[in-house]
Amino acid sequence: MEAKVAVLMGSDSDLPNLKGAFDILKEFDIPFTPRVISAHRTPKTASKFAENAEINGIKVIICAAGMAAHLGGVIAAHTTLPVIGIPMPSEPFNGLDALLATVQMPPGVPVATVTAGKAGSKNAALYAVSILALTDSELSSKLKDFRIKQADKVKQADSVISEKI
Ligand code: RP5
Repeated sequence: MEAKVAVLMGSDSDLPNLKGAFDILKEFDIPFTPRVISAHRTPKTASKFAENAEINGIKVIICAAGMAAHLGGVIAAHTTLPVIGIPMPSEPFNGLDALLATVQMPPGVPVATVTAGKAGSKNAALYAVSILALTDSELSSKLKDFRIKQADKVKQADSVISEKI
């Protein structure tokens, strides 16, 4: 099946932080393509990928990058598809550098930025699901069910918390 979501990472060293994104996309049966594409090490591949993404059927592009983290911005510069940026944690600033680099896009070319690392990866995928659900009622129902199950887990934790303390 043709991929609807592309998950780009600046380096394969980002992979351990992206499991949550892949798990969510699998859970919602979203066909996706994972790629290692670097804005500075493989800049031509990055621009070419972004330029062709729409014609290749991609609806949302997720970009995970660390340090100077310009992958999201470079990809967004070459496409009007929605781009979601995930700042990757790394030494010595633990992702704050990547967060600022990703979120601080100058006006005109947005990158929707989620929190750094593993939590951000999960949220990036859920946000991609939300975008796709705008035109897919079955997916929208699945997303609503997901929220209900998530709330049920909190209610369950609430019901037993006093026994644990
Ligand atoms: C970024 O530089 C990557 O996204 C990664 O987070 C960071 C370090 O890359 P490696 O030196 O581990 O390949 O481009």
